[in-house]
Amino acid sequence: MAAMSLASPDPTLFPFDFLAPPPAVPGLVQRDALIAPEEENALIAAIDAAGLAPFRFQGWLGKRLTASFGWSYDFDRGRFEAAEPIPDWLEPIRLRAAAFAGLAPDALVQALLIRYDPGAGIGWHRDRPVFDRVVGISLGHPATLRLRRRTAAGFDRAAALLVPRAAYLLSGEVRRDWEHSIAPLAEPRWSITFRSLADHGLARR
Ligand SMILES: O=C(O)CCC(=O)C(=O)O
Repeated sequence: MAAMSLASPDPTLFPFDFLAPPPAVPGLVQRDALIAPEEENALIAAIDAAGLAPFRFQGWLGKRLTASFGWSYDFDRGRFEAAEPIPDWLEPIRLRAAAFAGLAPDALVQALLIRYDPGAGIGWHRDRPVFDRVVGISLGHPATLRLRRRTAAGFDRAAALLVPRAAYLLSGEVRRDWEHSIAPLAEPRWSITFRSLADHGLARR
């Protein structure tokens, strides 16, 4: 897949303030203000109107509501499938997410929208190996991304604050060796997750 240099980012892609906290784990990169404050409510409304449905896992219904575009992974049937195309309203966000991740925009083949109502979270997991890089964008209330890696003695643990309108990238060690989760939230949060395919992606689903 085509890589794009981040050495001289297009300043029109990131017109907002930029803070880069130190990484909690190698491969985790965060940046503030991928989304402008005046964009946030419209994005939340667009996510709410995107046909969200409860996350399904082997017959079990989760509290978080999701919609996938481009590709989706059906956890009920264990199948990776083509989904509706990524909608036009997400394109400007995909452009910024791709620049942040050092990828060409069309490398981000999947967009996953999630709404976490109070009481919803996401359990410990590693994203499916069919995917490579993961860019997450947070809207609404802040949350903590919990990270853990199994060791002989138990777990190494780390955490990253997910502030609204900011983005995080998972690649390398944090993507390969660590699991992540978000504890059930007291206030609503929305996220947009873009993913690229692993090199073996479509061959080994
Ligand atoms: O909402 C988020 O930022 C996390 C989403 C996530 O971990 C996932 O969909 O695998």
